[in-house]
Amino acid sequence: MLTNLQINSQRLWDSLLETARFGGTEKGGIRRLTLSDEDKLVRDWFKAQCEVLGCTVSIDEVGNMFATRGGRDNSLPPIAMGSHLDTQPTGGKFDGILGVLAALEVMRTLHERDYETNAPVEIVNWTNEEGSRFPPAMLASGVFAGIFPPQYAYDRVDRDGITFLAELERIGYRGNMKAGDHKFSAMFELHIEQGPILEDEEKKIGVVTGVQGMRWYEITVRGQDAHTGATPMYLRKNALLGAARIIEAVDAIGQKHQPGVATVGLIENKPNSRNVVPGEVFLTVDLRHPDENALDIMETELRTAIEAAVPALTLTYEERKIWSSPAVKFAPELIECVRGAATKSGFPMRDMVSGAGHDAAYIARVAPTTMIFVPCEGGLSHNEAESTKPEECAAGAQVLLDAVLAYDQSLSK
Ligand code: HGY
Ligand code: MN
Ligand code: MN
Repeated sequence: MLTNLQINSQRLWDSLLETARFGGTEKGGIRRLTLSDEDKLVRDWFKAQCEVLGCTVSIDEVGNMFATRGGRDNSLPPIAMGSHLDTQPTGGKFDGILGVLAALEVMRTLHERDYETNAPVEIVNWTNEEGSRFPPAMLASGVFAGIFPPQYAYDRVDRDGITFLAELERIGYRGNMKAGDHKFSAMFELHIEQGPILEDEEKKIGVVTGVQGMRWYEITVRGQDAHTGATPMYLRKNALLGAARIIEAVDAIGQKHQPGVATVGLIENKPNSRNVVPGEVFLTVDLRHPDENALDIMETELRTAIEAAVPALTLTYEERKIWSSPAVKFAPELIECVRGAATKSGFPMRDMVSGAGHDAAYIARVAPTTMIFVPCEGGLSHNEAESTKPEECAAGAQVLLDAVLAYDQSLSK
């Protein structure tokens, strides 16, 4: 039985603009790092909005937030709609928060129409999806899914040596609920695509069938600080030159293994003084590919390239893999709910695998999970200019509503 419930596009857009003030930057982007003061502000706002709807809001031991609305049969595990409220340092207004606010719009619609679902429905804010401040990414959804113990999350430190736990307690979001203590009937995540395909093909909805594999590495290259004027070229141990060789090699591996990608995104050069030959460089490598075997080859080529380049410059190095999230396929029955929902509204759609990582990749290990994508302008994301249109957000929220209700109805048979 299809319902005729319609989300309120303006209300969703207003909430997106209202929350953009939490960490808003001069360039119109968002800096709302995990467990920062800005993260607390948006969490407090979100909690209050859910409580107005009569939801009970619970917090788990790593700060994941769950806003629950009961259904006819509360013995059924909730159907979750989740994403994240944290952003990159120069993030945009939609990455993550669109999924949480679209879920809030679904909840608002159910509430104002007094629609009773079979199963409870729940909005989830996953702590530290980005992994920018506290690597790795998808950390707290990983704890929920049993990938990481809570202590591993607590021990993560940012580049200033501040721990995840200290910040979680400082902003008052260390809950006493055990992470993963309750199951989901399903989880749906709405997100901007963060790439150009939907816009290029003029499709409104991405029916996401999975997420590609991802691996993160940390490398420290060591040489010797020296005077840039008095040290002959042939006597230098220039760690930054070693890092440059690695950066070139990483890009070549990405070019060779497309559609895989390979990136050095973070580099810290020490002492970073214009008249000192750099003696130490810290850099990160991000490798991704839809196929795990290809990722294995890329990893081998990375290690071979480092070993060939760095010692030859009389440098030493340490390299370690700090994170690996294998390629994931989503639940066919939920993918069908998304397809049916997009068809109901007449939205052109296409299947796709997510290039970006998402909490759904981990939740798929413990519950039927899938994602819905909407286009973003120029496919741009992790950029302050990230943008999309009210009608794209509304289409995604409407599909989220209809997909969740379709799945809910399937539970009652
Ligand atoms: O890295 C990712 O793909 C995600 O945006 N955190
Ligand atoms: Mn995201
Ligand atoms: Mn992101």
